[in-house]
Amino acid sequence: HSAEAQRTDLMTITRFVLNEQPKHPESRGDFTILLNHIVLGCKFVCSAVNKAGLAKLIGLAGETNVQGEEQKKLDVLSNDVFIKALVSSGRTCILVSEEDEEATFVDKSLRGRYIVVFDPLDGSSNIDCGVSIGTIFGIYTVKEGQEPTIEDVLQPGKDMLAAGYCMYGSSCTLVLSTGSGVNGFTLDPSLGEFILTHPDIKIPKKGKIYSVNEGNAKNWDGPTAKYVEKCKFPKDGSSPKSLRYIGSMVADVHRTLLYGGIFLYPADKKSPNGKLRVLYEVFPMSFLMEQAGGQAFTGKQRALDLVPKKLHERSPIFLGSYDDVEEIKALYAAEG
Ligand code: AHM
Ligand code: MG
Repeated sequence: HSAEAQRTDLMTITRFVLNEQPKHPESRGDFTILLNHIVLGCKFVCSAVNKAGLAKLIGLAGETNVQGEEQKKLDVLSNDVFIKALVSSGRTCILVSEEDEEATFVDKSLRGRYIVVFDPLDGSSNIDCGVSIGTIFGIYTVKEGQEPTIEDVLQPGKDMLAAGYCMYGSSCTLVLSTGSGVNGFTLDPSLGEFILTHPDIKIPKKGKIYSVNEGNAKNWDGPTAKYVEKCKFPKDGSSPKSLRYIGSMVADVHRTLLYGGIFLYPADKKSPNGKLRVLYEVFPMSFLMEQAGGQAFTGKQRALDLVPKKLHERSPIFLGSYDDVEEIKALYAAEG
């Protein structure tokens, strides 16, 4: 590819997914339509997040506007936009959002084959200081001709058809896997299109960074404590790892994916199941990690083998570079 070709031959996310279609002979363009609606939600949230700092001035989410009306908070607003975009796609049957206690069952007239689990705006406590936040999503299908039930959502992560996230950072980046590798797309604001910028992302086999909320160390279990100690005081002559923790899962996982290393949200005495939610945080990120050549482990098993019993179930999670996750697995195995 010459530089000129790169500038004129734009691989949009829609074109990319359409190109992948021959790999899925059963598909009839429904996935492309669904993805387009997810992309619309991401573009909306991106534009709202970019204006968040101006909220006081122009009356955005969570602030009182010039008419004195209380505006919706950004996470509530994002949720409304995603729910409406997904329902109106005509391709979904069940939606599970972090924001809603109950699942949304789509009316028969608009029903399709896909289940979407999502966190519309993860890390929203970071909005007010301008730190990167994101949307996380996973997609399952229901068997055709069957009435969708909640059981269809409580499937192991390995049965996901696709997963991804969109990070609202210094640029807006959408990372997607449909089960054959991981690709990253960056929003070109002047075109309003996501363009392929990170083809076939592979996570380094071993990393130099660990990422965890060390403020919880007092309550960690043995293997987690031992692992982090090893990161700081390695006994094999290697250099200590660097610590990076943003506190925004999408941003911490995105860095881990690109630079390598490990992200941990372990169990602790106060939260025996950790903090992160299985369906729309742990599963999509674990799916992406495995697709990029890394691993994801719960402290007991491969994360994608977990079968959730409840919509908003939580699980400890250790994910990242293959070799780094091997080490934590060994520590848990040794503990028995
Ligand atoms: P949220 O869904 O309430 O936004 O919380 C999820 C966030 C993740 O983005 C991040 O990994 C984690 O909470 C950080 O938690 P902590 O502040 O306990 O380190
Ligand atoms: Mg969340």
